[in-house]
Parts: sequence; C-alpha cells; structure tokens
Amino acid sequence: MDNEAIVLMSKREIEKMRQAGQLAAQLLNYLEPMVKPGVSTLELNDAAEAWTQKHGAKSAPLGYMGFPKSICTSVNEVVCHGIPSAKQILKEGDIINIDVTPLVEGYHGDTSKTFFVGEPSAIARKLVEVTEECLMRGIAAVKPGGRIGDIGAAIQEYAEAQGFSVVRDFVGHGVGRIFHMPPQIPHYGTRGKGKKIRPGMVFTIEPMINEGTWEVEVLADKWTAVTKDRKLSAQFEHTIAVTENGVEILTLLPDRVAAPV
Ligand code: EYF
Ligand code: CO
Repeated sequence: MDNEAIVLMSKREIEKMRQAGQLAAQLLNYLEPMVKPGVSTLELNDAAEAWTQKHGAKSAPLGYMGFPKSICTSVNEVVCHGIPSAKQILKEGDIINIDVTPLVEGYHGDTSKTFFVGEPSAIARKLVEVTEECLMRGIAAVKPGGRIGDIGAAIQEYAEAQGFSVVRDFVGHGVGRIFHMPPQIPHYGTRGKGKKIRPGMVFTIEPMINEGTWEVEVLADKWTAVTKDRKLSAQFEHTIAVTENGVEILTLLPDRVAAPV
C-alpha cells in the first residue's frame, strides 16, 4: 500500500472529511454514557449502528474485509479489532477502546477512545492517560515540511519513558474516500526519516500502547489482536488534516461553552 501515491485533498474535500470526522466524534460522545458495568459490547455496537443510520451515514467497518460488526470494541488485553458480542459483558475496572468510522457522503471519519468502566486500577489509569498523551504528542509533531518519522519518534519516546511499549503491527493510515490508503503512519520511529509531510494530507494517528510487551497475536477468530503477555493495551485515534500552517484535528469536537443565562 505504501508505494502508491499519497492523495492530497482539496479544501472542498477536507470540508467533507471535517463533516465525517465531526459525526464520528459525536458518535463516540453518544456512546460514552453507555459504557457501564453490565452492558454488552453488542449493545454498544447496536446503539452505534442505529445512531449512524439515524444520522444518514453508514458504518464503514461493517463488511469491510469481511468484518462482522459496525464498530470495534477492544477490552483490556485486546489491542484492536475486538468484535462486539452479546457474550462480552463489561465489568467494573475494565478498559474498553471503542473505534468508530462513519461513512458520510463518501468520506470516512475514523476515531477511537479508551474508556474506563467504573473505577480503573492505578496501572490502567496510567496506561490510558499516557496513551492519550502519546496521541496528542504525535499530532503536535505533524508539521508541513516535516517527516512521517517525527510522529512515531514523539510517541515512542514518551511511551517508553513512562515504562510502556508501542505496538508495531498496526499503524495509522491515509483516509478519505477509501478507508485505508497511503501513507502508513507507524507509532514508533526516527525523527527526520520517512516521507515528507505535505499540506492536503489526511491521515489517522492511532497509537496502541501496551503495559508489557509490544508483541501481539491474533486470536482464532482471525480479527481480534491481543497482547502476547495478556497485559493491558490502550488506544486513542484521531483523523487529522495537514494544513499550510500545521494541523487540524478533524475528529475533535469544539469545546462546548456554557449557554449564557
Ligand atoms: C485482514 C481488518 C482487517 N481496520 C481498521 C479490517 O478503525 C480502524 N482503524 O482505526 C479499523 C477498523 C476495522 C478494520 C474493521 C475491520 N478492519 C481488521 C483486522 C484484521 C484484518 O485483516
Ligand atoms: Co479506527
């Protein structure tokens, strides 16, 4: 995938991506209060699918390369691509990544967050907080004229300084009319290496950070990736657009200001 040309989007196309990104962020906001002990991951999936349809969009993961559900729900040691199931009931102390990708008028908005189910353990809280900070440091490293390796270097440096490891097997990716396209965005690497970052590029940054080893394995269902040592993994994801001056996070909702009284 990475030897193909990188699509540079026009302002009009970035506006389409902004609409898809904002809907994706709103979907995560809608799901967040449902993340409670006793809820099944299938209930989250079904709520996401109904909300997406109500908003005139489609769930891109459903049927993508044969994926059987509308969102990915990755609990505790699951690194990514967890399949929602009626049998998987959330319990106090779990962490769950919910990854959503609505398809809006032909454009994909891809974002994910890791949520606490009730009160997390100290290590779960630290892992989740560090992973979110990894994403924001990766985004801050995006500069027109910089290199893709700058992003992974910023993420890896922080994750490892905090005692955690960075997953190698899954990377961020270009996104637009197509769910996954060049460039690949590794969450580890070396500053100054890799392809040049140019205005008009739109891609995801989606670090998966592990409590223990960075190694993963895929379960017999052929989708679910888990940590090899079965310790915790967390992930956050945004879709970003490179601008002339820096970066716009397409999947970040504007801060809500309190309504005037
Ligand atoms: C053949 C898939 C294929 N890939 C990525 C395909 O939201 C995502 N990333 O941020 C994302 C969601 C899905 C996805 C849903 C299905 N796929 C997954 C796992 C293995 C695989 O191998
Ligand atoms: Co995603």
